[in-house]
Amino acid sequence: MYAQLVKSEGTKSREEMSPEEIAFQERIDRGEKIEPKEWMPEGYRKTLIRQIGQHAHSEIVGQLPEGNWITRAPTLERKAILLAKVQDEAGHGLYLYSAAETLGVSRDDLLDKLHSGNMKYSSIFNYPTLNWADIGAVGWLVDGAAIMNQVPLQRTSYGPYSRAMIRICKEESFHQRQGYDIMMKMAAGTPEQKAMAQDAMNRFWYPALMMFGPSDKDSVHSAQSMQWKIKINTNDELRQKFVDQTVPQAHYLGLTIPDENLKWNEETGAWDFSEPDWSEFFAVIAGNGPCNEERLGARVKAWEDGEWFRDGLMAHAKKADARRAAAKHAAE
Ligand code: FAQ
Repeated sequence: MYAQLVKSEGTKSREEMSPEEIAFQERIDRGEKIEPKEWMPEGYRKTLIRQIGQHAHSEIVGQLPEGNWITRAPTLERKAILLAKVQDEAGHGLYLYSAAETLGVSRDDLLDKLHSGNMKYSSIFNYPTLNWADIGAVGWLVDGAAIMNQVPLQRTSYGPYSRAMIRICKEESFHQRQGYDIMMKMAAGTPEQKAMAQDAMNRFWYPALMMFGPSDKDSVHSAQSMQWKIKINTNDELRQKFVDQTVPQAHYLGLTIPDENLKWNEETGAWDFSEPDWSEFFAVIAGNGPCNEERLGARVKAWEDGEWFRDGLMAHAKKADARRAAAKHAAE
């Protein structure tokens, strides 16, 4: 069915699977959820830790471009809404780190890998938010792309990830609407405001398309992840759905999608569009995007600034443990 997908390294045919692996695959094929203490292939566990961990990192790094605008939101109402949204992203990070921890990895270890550049976070957050219209574009396009990717993940095969996604998707749809609402105001505003909305659209369109990952022919993990139902759709399928959903929304706003090749295709019943510049995508995920250094620097600083607090909590926990042990000893 997915002839265009590259074979993921380590993907096994049925003949190559052990009896446990066959039984596991049959559970997946029946649509059963896999729960934390149950047997799973090591590759399944590692893939989940990678994907859920990177997803969690994306949520907390994703707070930075918008957090930057909380103090400069144009009205009290916009400020309250943005504050709530940015706090939601922290909550999403926490559910996802907790889901990853059920696979036997510690949160400290995941954060260490983020800080040392050994785990990724979404490419999109390495682009700057230059003005208020960018906050509209982030909500509309970035959260819109995130939802398109995450709604199917509610049906992912790993129980804790799937349940985290259900809650996250509810909140993401509010985020997308708040972004579109900002864009509606800007696009219907003064000529300067409309120009800001168009400029934000021009800068965020292709980075939003990149959020779905490389094209299927370069997606090294898709084939295996789809066999295990960790992923439900290919990167290109979701990108196409996102374009089809977003083009009419842009037209309603009176904004132009920055793609000369954008054209309705009667035959496929979908929009033809230009691929993003993949060399830019690979440069960004290799650490060379416009804001990679700033974003990672902010996360590392937050981690280091919080060290005294974590140390204090640990010292308190150790003292409390020692007191409990002494009281128990005295009672014996
Ligand atoms: N950015 O073989 P594939 C959000 C990497 S949440 C960076 O296709 P896969 C909420 C990929 O990791 C946004 N790296 O990989 C919010 C792999 O490298 P690795 C995050 C990317 O995993 C909104 C390599 O390229 N959402 O925005 C990207 O099968 C507003 C090969 O790629 C999720 O994480 C990328 N865009 O498919 C927060 C959703 N794309 O790991 C604040 C869950 C690919 O071997 C404000 N994740 N790479 O070193 C997924 O669905 C998948 O992991 C994909 C990638 C689709 C992202």
